[in-house]
Amino acid sequence: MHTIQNYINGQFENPSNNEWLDNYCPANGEIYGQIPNSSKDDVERAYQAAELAFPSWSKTTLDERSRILIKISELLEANIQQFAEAESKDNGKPVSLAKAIDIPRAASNFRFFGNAITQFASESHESVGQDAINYTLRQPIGIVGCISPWNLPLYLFTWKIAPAIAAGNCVVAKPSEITPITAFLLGNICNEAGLPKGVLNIVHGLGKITGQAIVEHPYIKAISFTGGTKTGAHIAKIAAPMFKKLSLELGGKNPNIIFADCDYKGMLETTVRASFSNQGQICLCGSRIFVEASIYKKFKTDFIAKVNQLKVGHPSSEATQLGALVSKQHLEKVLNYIDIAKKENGNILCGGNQVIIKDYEGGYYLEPTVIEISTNDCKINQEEVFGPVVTIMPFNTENEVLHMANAVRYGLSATLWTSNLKRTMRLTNQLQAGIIWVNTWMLRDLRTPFGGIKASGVGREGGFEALRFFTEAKNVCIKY
Ligand code: TXE
Repeated sequence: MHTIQNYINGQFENPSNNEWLDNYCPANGEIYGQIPNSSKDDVERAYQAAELAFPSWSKTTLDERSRILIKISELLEANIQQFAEAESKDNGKPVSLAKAIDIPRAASNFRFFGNAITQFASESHESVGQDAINYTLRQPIGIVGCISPWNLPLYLFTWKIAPAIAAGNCVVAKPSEITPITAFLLGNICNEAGLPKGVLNIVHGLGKITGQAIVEHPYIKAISFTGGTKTGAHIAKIAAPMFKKLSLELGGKNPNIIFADCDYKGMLETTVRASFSNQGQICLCGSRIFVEASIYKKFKTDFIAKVNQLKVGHPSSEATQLGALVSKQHLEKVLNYIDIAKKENGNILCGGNQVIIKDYEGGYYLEPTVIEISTNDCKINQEEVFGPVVTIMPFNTENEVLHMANAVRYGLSATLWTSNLKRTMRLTNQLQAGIIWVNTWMLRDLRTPFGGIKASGVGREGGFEALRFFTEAKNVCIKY
């Protein structure tokens, strides 16, 4: 059993109310630790520490900030095994996945923004004929709040924190109460890297108490949030009348559109990955698969054959491709969606059942599930399931599939498989999504803007977009 503590002012401390929450291991369903059930008072303490640190941190040279961020990145890399195992135990994802994706990406986030801040420049405009020059100051906002979810715990936590502190802000952050461990471990790394105390403060606890206290805090001036669409709407309601800057990365229900003229082998392999990576718990997963009618039958046979080969198992086994879902509650939600699909006359082509793993009977395992549907507007094809469940359906024309792809409340990402350039240009222009992949999936370049439209959120993170979000632009006009 471990005990997680809050990280405030560079030190670890218990919650002031001494209340605790259970930390579950999804691989066996057992309680394996305790985490603070922090109150408003702890958030206030974190805020005070951040406020104290801000005057000095915001004036720290870019070189120095960059050096510290890169040091954090190196320390994460040096401790990759410990972090990957901790992430896997907390989240249920295979250790191999945490080692290949989550922890390297968390390290990249610090390295990337450590470098990016040294290249971040603002503009000046000479007002010709008016004897004046304007220049833009990009100043840190002050104290900002970062709230992250459980699906890619350290990966998404650091995606927010790294640009926030690189830009000179001090942070009050809350990881998901379901997966707190790697954020807890990050505190030691920050101390070791020489991050001044109070620059980053991590408060653990429930969304509706600890998270809400961050959002409601009168002097936390910006909120960067990744999580469910419903929570995002709730946060926006609180933050809007307080005029806070908001970046909301919310859910997705992303189309994966497959034309007959695509590179079939590459498409098939990538589509399996886009459907079931991280047990389908990635907001970018292509959960709605549309296949051109002429190859639909072949695709169906080949795809199901590949999905049936996927190995569901304990996260620490090297052979495991799908680990456990994150929580009992989430497993029940996903199973409930499979039931809904059945009632809607969805045809379960494979999967659909919970998996019991010997010696880990209490774990939250589920078969990768493929459901054939006949209408675009059924619930299973419209609502975010966020598990190892995809739908498939044929289409006949480009216009028909474009219409179906867009007829959903979300607009995070879309994937397109075709070798026709004109079609690529037509569709990428018209697909309603913030991110479009053509003949690939999840190929990430951290310089690119990242975010969604419609119910998938507002604002963009990534590259200079994130540094713009975490700074205020101030125009200075000098008449000479
Ligand atoms: O997320 P929540 P949940 C989707 C997915 C999932 C659904 C619900 O469909 O099934 O959302 O998941 C904090 N004020 N995604 O309920 O609650 C919370 O503590 C401030 C998509 O687990 O949105 C956690 O740190 N904060 C998503 C974070 O918000 C609050 C990834 C996210 O949790 C809060 C995860 C409040 N009132 C789920 N209430 C993606 N876009 O990748 C909760 N939180």
